[in-house]
Amino acid sequence: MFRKQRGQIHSRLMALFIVVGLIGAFLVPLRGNWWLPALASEHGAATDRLFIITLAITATVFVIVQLTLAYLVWRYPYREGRRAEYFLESTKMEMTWTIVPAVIMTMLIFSGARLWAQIYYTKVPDGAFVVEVTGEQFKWAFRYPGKDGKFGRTKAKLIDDENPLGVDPDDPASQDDIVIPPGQGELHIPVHRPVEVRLRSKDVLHSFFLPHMRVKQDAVPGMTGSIWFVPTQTTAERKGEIRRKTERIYTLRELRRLIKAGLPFMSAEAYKDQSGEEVVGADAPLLADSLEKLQQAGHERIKAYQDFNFEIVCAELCGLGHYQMKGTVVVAPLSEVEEWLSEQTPFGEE
Ligand SMILES: [Cu+2]
Repeated sequence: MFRKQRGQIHSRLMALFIVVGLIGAFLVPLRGNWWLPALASEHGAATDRLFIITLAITATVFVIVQLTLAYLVWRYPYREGRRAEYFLESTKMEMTWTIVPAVIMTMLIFSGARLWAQIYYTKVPDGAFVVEVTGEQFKWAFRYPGKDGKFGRTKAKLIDDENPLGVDPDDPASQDDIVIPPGQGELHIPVHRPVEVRLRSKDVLHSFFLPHMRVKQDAVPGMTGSIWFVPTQTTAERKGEIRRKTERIYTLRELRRLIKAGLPFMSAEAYKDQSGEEVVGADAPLLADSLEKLQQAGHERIKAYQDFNFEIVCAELCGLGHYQMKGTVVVAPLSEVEEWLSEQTPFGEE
């Protein structure tokens, strides 16, 4: 009698554990900010669709399997003298559970392979905007080919502090190249134009990842990789969108929590202290110490909004500083990018 009761308690607890775990598996990602960031490239619509189809199929199977398991555990607890029934073979069942998953998997793999080919095996369109991105522990460097549209030769021997990419000064094509040294600038690219990124690495494997544009490609030492995509939104447009959604009055406590969670916030208005001196300017970033000053000046409620920048992240665990290997991408109309380029000093004049 006692053993029978214990078997029943165990089976109920196990079934409960499975159901709670199942709910948790959905609740945790849905409550946190874990979903894909809003899309900002052309090809990304297709990868997102495939991602959602794959997730829908696998999540459905996952739920069915877990619920069936929970039901069977709950329905058939240990009972003295009862033996599990089994049979050796059932061609019909085995065919079903082999063929159905095989067909679904094949469909998913073929649509994935087709999409992969569309992204990776199509020629870079003529007239694409070309930029070279070089990864090193733990920074990104950028190089633009300049007016001639050609990158100058590079040599590993020439790499030093002055010439971090080892560009060969004897190559005429290198004279007008524009080099943005590692960690010292932003990647500027045009919107609504094909952008080709040539990828290199100076030391170990890195992975060039633009989460908003659904672009991810390894940078391999000794090789020049290539990936192209079409950005569909400028940084200014996305900044405006986020500002419209988030601009309101915040308490200092709210802002402290949000900034601590890593979200960049800007002050919408200028705030002064009693003597009339400005503590925080309008459209200035709100940092931990600016919140401190606002509190001392007696401002409890601040009109603020969330700031935004497209990011480059390294998606390859490339060493101890991997987490800080980030960069900023500025997407703008081509004319603005060209204007910015014309303001930079070419390699030959440095
Ligand atoms: Cu890296």
